[in-house]
Amino acid sequence: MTERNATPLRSVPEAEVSPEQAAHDAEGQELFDRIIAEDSRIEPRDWMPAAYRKTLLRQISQHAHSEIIGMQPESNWITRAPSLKRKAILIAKVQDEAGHGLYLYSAAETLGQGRDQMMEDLIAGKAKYSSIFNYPAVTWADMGAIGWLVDGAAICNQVPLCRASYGPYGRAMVRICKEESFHQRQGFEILLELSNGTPAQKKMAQDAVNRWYAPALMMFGPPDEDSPNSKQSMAWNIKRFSNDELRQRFLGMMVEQAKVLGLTLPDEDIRYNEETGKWEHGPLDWDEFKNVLKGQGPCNAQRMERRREAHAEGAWVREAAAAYAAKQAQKESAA
Ligand code: FAQ
Repeated sequence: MTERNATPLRSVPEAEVSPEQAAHDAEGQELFDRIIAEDSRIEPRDWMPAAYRKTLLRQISQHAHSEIIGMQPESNWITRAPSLKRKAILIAKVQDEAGHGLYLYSAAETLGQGRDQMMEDLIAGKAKYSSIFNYPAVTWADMGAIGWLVDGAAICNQVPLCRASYGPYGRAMVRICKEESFHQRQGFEILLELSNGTPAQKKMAQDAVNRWYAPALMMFGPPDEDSPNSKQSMAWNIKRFSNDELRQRFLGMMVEQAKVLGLTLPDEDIRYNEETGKWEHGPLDWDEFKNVLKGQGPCNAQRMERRREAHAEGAWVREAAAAYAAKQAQKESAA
C-alpha cells in the first residue's frame, strides 16, 4: 500500500502554473501513478490528473442519469402489474434504481461537480444517459426482458466497476450490484412464468426478448475499435475490460439462461469460437445506436419530457428541504 501524505495534494485547473505548483503536481502525479500501478484506490482528497477527474465525472454522471431515466420504462407498468405481488416487486425495483442514481450523484459530487449542475445538464439535454432507456416497454413481458437482459447486461458491466480505482465509485458499485442481481432474477422469473404459461404468454415473452436483445448488447458501448475512451480508462483501472470483452461474456451467460427459459435469442449467428474461447454474435445496427445517442431513438423525446416534468413537480420538495436545512443551521449556530 502506498503511504499517503498527511496533507492532501490537490490538483488545480490547468492555468498558469507556478514553479511551486509544478513541483507539487509532479509529486502528486508520482504518487497517483504508484497508487494506480499497485492497483490501490484514489480517494477524493488525493491529487489526481485533471483528465482522470474529468473521465470519472463523465462516466459516473452518465451512469447516474441512466439510473434515473431508467426508472421510466418500468414505472409506466406499476399501475398495470398483473398482481399485487408483481406490483410490490416492481415498485421496489424502481425505487432501487432511484437509490442507485443517488449513490452515483454522491460519488460524482466528491469530484467537485454539484448535483444541481448535473441535473441541469441532463434536463438541458447536454448530458448522456444509456441508449437502452430510449426503447419502449410495450407489454408486461418487457418487465421480464428488461430485468433479464438489461439488468443482466448492467451486472456484467458493473461487477468489474466494483474494483474501479476511484474509491467512492467502486464502493457505490458494490451496493448497486447486489441490488441489480435481485433485479435480474426477478426479470428471469417473470419470463420463466410467461414461458411456461399459455401459448399467448409464451409468445409475448419471446416477442419482448426479440425486441430487447440487440439494444441490450449495444448497451456495452461501441465496438473496441470505435471506443475512444476505453484504452485510457483501462490504463487508469476505471474500466477493467473492454466493451467487446464484456459484451461477449454477457452473451455466453444469456445463451445458457435462454435454454432454461425455453426462449430463443433472436440471432442465428451466435456461436462459441473454440479458437478464441469467446462468444460471437451477429451484426449489430450501430447506425441505430448512433441515432439513439443523437436523441433520435423511439423514446428519447418522451423520456426527456417526463424528466423535465418530474423535476418541475419536485421543485417544492427541494425548496422545503433547503428551507428546513437553513432553519436547522440557524438553530445550531444560535445554540
Ligand atoms: N449509451 O469510448 P466509449 C442500468 C458513449 S445502468 C449512451 O466506449 P466509455 C441499470 C460514451 O459515453 C446503465 N452512450 O465510452 C438499470 C462515449 O461518449 P462521451 C448505464 C454510450 O465511457 C437497469 C461514447 O459513447 N450503465 O442499466 C453508450 O469508455 C434497468 C464512446 O464510448 C453505465 O453507465 C450507451 N450504451 O464506455 C437501471 C455503466 N455506450 O462520454 C434501470 C458505467 C457508450 O465520450 C433499469 N459506464 N456511450 O461523450 C460504463 O461502463 C461506460 O461509460 C460505457 C461506455 C461502457 C457505457
